Amino acid sequence: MAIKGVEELRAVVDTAVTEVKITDVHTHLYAPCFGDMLLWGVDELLTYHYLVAEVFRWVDMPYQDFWNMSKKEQADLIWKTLFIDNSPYSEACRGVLTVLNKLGLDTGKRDLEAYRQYFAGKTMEEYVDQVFEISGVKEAVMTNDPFDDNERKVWFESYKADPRFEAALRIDPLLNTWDQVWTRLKEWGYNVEEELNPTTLKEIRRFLSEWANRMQAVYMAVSLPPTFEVPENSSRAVIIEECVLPVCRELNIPLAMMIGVKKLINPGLILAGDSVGKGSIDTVEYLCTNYPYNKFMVTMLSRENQHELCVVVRKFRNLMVFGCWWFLNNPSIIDEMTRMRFELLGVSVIPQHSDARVLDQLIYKWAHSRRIIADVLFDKYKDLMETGWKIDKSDIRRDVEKLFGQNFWDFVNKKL
Ligand code: FIX
Ligand code: ZN
Repeated sequence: MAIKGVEELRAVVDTAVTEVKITDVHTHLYAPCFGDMLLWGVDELLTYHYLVAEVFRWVDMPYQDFWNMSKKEQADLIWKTLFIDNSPYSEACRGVLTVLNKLGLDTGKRDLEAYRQYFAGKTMEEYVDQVFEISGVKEAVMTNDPFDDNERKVWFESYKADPRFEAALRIDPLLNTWDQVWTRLKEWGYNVEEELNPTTLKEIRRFLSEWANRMQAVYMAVSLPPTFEVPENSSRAVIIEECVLPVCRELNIPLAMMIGVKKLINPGLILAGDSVGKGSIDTVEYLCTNYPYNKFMVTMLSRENQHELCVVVRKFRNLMVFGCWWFLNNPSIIDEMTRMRFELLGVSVIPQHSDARVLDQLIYKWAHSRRIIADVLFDKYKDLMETGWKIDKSDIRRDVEKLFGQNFWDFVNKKL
């Protein structure tokens, strides 16, 4: 039955977007078997690196003094500085309050101790259930780094699959610091040298294949600097073309490239010390053109890359754009990017991922983005209705299912 007017349209769009169960294609969360690697609770929310960067807008203490504080002391300082002494309307601060509110806590009381008490009575396992229920996320893709000692131990000794958590093989150290990590592959039994000779390349392919299979990785991923280029006379470019892409093709999994991060421009801030730079869209074009049987998921960190990325996505069926990454994950820019993508690419996009590092963040990152994406969808359907096009509830539910998960799975399973 066609939707009659804009009031009904608004209600149908809001219901569809509110009810859709989400596949979150990129997070830093971990399944419960990874134990303390999964961060959760109000002190982890308050010490999220986004808020660390913001607290140092006000606080003049030496960075190391902050890092020497306990997690609780850091959270107390951030709470006082960003929430009590200043209004918490930045997106990262607002997010903390959205989480507390959705948990049924009274943010009007501004009572951090009370919020801590709420979490004190919870186990991680029951809280994972609760957060997935409230956030409407049905599965989250992890970021799994075989070069992380804690993580590697779990994969070899205690990994226990949880259908709500999918794995992605993260290969930044291999691609961005080969000269520092080749010896680790050697220690692990791979017959490699620093020189990328045929034997070394073959062994890197074996390393990638073994880990992708061990993890049942749904894609391989890497974050890359603005200067990232292929082709290039660099170990990164050679390993991508000679190892990563052949293994991804053999396993029929995408390579996710997250382009534009300038690592540690302020090292004292540690995770909060990264910045952004405009990347090369030429490299994305080169890879999609020269590797038509590989699949590429791409997100770029610079706002200035967004339009050209949308145009290039129009040209290649082996390219999928995803998310409003990191410094772009703010209402004003999510709105701008989503409108641009819907106008250039229609339904064939993955409009958002959470990048959540703290479990609770699934609640706010998706609550905030659902509303924005619903607003843009409403405008687009309204434009259609004004042409005389008849829209059905089933059309909207179909599109929303694709945007919030099916496009991802169809792309992961697509055989080129
Ligand atoms: O490379 C990445 O996966 C980035 O998302 C992270 O390094 C970054 O710290 C982050 O969490 C941004 O939201
Ligand atoms: Zn990330």
